[in-house]
Amino acid sequence: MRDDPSREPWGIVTAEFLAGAQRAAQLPEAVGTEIAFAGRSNVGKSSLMNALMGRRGLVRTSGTPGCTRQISFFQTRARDGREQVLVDLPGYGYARRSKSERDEWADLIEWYLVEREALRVVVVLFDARRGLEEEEAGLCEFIGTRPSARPASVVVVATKIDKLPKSKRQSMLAKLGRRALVVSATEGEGIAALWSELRRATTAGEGRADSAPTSASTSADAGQTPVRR
Ligand SMILES: Nc1nc2c(ncn2[C@@H]2O[C@H](COP(=O)(O)OP(=O)(O)OP(=O)(O)O)[C@@H](O)[C@H]2O)c(=O)[nH]1
Ligand SMILES: [Mg+2]
Repeated sequence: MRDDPSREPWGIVTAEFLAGAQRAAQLPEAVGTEIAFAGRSNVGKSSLMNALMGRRGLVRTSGTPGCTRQISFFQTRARDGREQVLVDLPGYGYARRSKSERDEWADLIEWYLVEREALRVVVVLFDARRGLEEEEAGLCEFIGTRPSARPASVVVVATKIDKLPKSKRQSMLAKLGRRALVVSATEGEGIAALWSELRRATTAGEGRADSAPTSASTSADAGQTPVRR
């Protein structure tokens, strides 16, 4: 089931690489609401971003885990004029560790996730075949440590759903114990539902949240609001 973005208000009409940061000094000045994509290496972050932007190959993808070595910012404008920045985070272990175990690089990502003012939503990805693991739970918790003055929503997404037999989908979702959307970047499944969720999450603090239900969301407890901290 491929969602057709060509007529939808959320369909991306322009998308371009804005900046890449390997050090704090390289972080671009915020130009709009930021939506970051996080999860372990090879889970499909970059592929999902390409699918959301309707661009093949704008975000570099690879069969080799760990290919994304910088925080990459992509500026987008949707058909209805909304401007958002999609942010590709490298695969990373999010468990809280002692300072000595963390390098400068991990510090940068942690700083970004907790302090970046423009960050409104973190999409936490997990492979539909593996389910949610400790790392993803730790990441959700970590985002919850943001100062209350600048909360960010967490949207949990199961990737590569095309690789999970349909008969196993409901049990996978039921085991999560929290809401999750399902997507396939290769088949295009779930892209419209995810955009709808992202729109809702990014406009929530602006007093003009889209209140329409996420009709295509497949979830263990659909209808609940995503975790908002
Ligand atoms: N079947 C299938 N394969 C996918 C899907 N999404 C990504 N892949 C494949 O999974 C591999 C990794 O995808 P990436 O998008 O590069 O993953 P990533 O999370 O960005 O990886 P890192 O940048 O290394 O952290 C590539 O070979 C993709 O083609 C999907 O929805 N279905
Ligand atoms: Mg990547």
